[in-house]
Amino acid sequence: MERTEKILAGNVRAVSTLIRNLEDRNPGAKAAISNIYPHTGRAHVVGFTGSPGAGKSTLIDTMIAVYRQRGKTVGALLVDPTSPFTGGAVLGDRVRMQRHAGDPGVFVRSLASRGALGGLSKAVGNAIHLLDAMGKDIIIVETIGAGQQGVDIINHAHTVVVVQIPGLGDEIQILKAGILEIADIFMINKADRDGGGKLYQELMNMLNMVAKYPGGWRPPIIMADNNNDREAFMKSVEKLTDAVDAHYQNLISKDVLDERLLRHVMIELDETLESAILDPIISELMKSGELDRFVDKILHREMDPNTIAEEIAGRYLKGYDRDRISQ
Ligand SMILES: Nc1nc2c(ncn2[C@@H]2O[C@H](COP(=O)(O)OP(=O)(O)OP(=O)(O)O)[C@@H](O)[C@H]2O)c(=O)[nH]1
Ligand SMILES: [Mg+2]
Repeated sequence: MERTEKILAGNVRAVSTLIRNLEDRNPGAKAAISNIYPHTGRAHVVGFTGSPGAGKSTLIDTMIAVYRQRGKTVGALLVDPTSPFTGGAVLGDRVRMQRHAGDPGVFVRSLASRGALGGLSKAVGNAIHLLDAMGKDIIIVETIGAGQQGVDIINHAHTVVVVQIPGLGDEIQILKAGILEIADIFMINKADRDGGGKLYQELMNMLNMVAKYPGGWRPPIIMADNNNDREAFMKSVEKLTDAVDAHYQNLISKDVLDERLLRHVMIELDETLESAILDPIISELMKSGELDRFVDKILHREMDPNTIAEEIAGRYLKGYDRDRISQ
């Protein structure tokens, strides 16, 4: 069987290999994505974000079980932005989701940026396409909520769940100002900790200040039950799952889905175009040793980055009137 057919048939090995190739930025992976692309666009992509250790993986693990009970197939991607430059696996263990390992309706992978800075967002986008093509109904993506770490979940997900926990001092976490732009649903987790009520009130106050929500969707705030009481916890994750489904229905019925999809496509095109243009240029400059010389000049304040960028762009964009284009 051809690789594309294997992926469309849900072959786990073919998908895993391709995900690894995407992480490694193996050029052959691009062709595979082109082949499967016409078969994508079906899945509902749900993003989970929140501080490290907020309990995202635990919630996702339970949500997978809820969706399986409801007859849906699920793919999950756990995104680890740790680069080899910052070192260490800051996001802890991924073993928690092992219980789904024998279930063919579930596919879980972690995704890291291996060997190169940047590019993780593109790898996440492509991995989502893959799980979509392999036929998963729901794709859950976990990222930590620090924005700057490279993957803005809003650029990939239809529905974003922001997980908050009490007791971190400054109650509302993750970029206070930006939080409303990304959250479709708030989950207050770790019910066994003090301060859940206060956090709920703060979030309510913040939501009350918003004059108008796109599509009329006001993000609900869901309280998790105590994680030690498996049954109660499961019930609260069922509520969360209902909210996730309701949000998707709202996107569809209020015509706001197109807006999100347009945003996803624009960003993906932007990232892809950037690397299609830059990667060969950078690699040529590296090979010729010129990149080192330019860097040296900047370090010694002999030239500034703008002038050098202009000079390089000038060589490759000869046919274009760049002043006119940039206006
Ligand atoms: N007290 C308490 N601990 C919890 C709860 N849920 C999860 N934990 C614990 O919190 C730790 C982090 O949980 P994870 O589910 O890995 O959290 P995460 O947000 O995925 O963490 P990272 O991926 O490392 O950012 C683990 O030791 C969990 O057992 C909860 O409701 N209450
Ligand atoms: Mg996690």
